[in-house]
Amino acid sequence: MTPNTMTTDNFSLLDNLAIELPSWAFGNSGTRFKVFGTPGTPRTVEEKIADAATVNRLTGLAPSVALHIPWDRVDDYAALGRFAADQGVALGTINSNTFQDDEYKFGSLTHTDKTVRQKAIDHHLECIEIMGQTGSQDLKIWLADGTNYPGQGDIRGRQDRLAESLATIYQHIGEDQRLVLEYKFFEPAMYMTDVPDWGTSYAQVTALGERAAVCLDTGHHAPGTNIEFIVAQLLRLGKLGSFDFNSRFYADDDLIVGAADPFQLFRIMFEVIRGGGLDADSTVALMLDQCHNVEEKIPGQIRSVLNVQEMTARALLVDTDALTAAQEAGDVLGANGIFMDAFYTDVRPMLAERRAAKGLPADPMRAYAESGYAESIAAVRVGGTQSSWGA
Ligand code: AOS
Ligand code: ZN
Ligand code: ZN
Repeated sequence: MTPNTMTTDNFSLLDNLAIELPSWAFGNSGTRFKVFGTPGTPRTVEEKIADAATVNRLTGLAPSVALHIPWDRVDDYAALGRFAADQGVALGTINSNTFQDDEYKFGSLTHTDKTVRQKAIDHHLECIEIMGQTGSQDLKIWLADGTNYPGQGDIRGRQDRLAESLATIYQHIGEDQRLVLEYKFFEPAMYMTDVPDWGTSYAQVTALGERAAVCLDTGHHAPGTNIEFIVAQLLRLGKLGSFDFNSRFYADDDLIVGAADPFQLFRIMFEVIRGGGLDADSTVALMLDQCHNVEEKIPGQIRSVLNVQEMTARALLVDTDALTAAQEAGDVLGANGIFMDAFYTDVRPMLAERRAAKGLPADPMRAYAESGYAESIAAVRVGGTQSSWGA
């Protein structure tokens, strides 16, 4: 039996934890049944950025904001970038949208009609141009393309057209930019989705080249899927570009990351660390992709980044030397015990101390509640915008 010597020696890696917030998390969103508003909801992109910057100021964990085009379209992206910098954050991933126009009813990059495919390609070229102005590194593509009934579309032909469209877009990706392709096994298409799984995304991005990688949204898997296995595999292949973090109970719920299954988040972060995803030179981008339908949005985002930090800290506690020794000795229960010891450790007091030492509020949730920010935006902002799926 190997002794377990859990230490916080690796905690310095926590300094590399940077979580990108999605602009759309600050807008009103809901289900197809009802969108409930929140007092103080942003009316403009600038207000979304100001809210994201508030999360960063209180946690020190969220230095960038992802934008969505066209939801966050502005006239002057360079000015938007300066506004963000003044607030202490950077503009991050640019998310494209080929799912809201009538022409895309039967697909976008996969459509049989060349004119529709070209429209979708042109939208991505506009996104790349915006990336040049915002200094963004990643273009994130999630496609709603797919079919609802067997026989409705030619599965293979659609893959071929997807490959061709992606190749055209990729030609415009700059030297310091990347294309990340997100997969999702269903919805809005219910029978067949054109990028349903990591294998398809991997095959498509590998055909493109070095600057294309997979985006893994934690909510986009069938129940029971071993997501940490996918994380380990993609890291091993050098093709894990980014995460969209969130929680699911049933479908693509987009709930607060770590809320439904903190143990899964712990296991994922363990593999991220194991694969170098938290190293200073890591290229894995950690992003949230969430909607706050019934809870307050800013505290919802604060809770989310803290959940990621907590599970990362617990994962850093795993005594990897003892674990390897137990694994190699065939000590099944010993190895599992070492893993679980770390998971069951409450790191919150340690993280609070760490925050205080860095001049951050020890309790960011409380600091936000006491800051008066919620009251001030509720008083000033009237008629905030709806952001996401109900738009
Ligand atoms: C859709 O289910 C995906 O998770 C997308 O990543 C995302 O929510 C949307 O494209 C907003 O950018
Ligand atoms: Zn996503
Ligand atoms: Zn999703």
